[in-house]
Amino acid sequence: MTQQHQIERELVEKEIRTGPPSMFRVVLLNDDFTPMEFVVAVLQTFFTMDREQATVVMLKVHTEGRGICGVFPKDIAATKVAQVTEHARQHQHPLQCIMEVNE
Ligand code: NFA
Repeated sequence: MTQQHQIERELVEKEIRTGPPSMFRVVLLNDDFTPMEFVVAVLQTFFTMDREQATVVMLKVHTEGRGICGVFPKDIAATKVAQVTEHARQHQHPLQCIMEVNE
């Protein structure tokens, strides 16, 4: 058993003990084209934010390149990503919404 094999075995054993990751961040990415007002409306509609919270998150995405919309169980996060993406495409905006494991 090499040292590298031992490290891999320990990682796999830890995965078995902890199970699959349970919570996922839903993240919006900035682009140069989607109107700010559309992003605010998306955050209010799909993430139950009021206009003030939605504006803070939109401006964070606009200035920092990305922002967290919320943290959800895997299936809920995947549904939000699909809904936001479909809504943006229906309005011909390139807005990108992704999910990632929350640590
Ligand atoms: N950067 C976009 C603009 O200037 C606004 C935007 C914010 C787009 C957040 C996507 C996400 N119109």
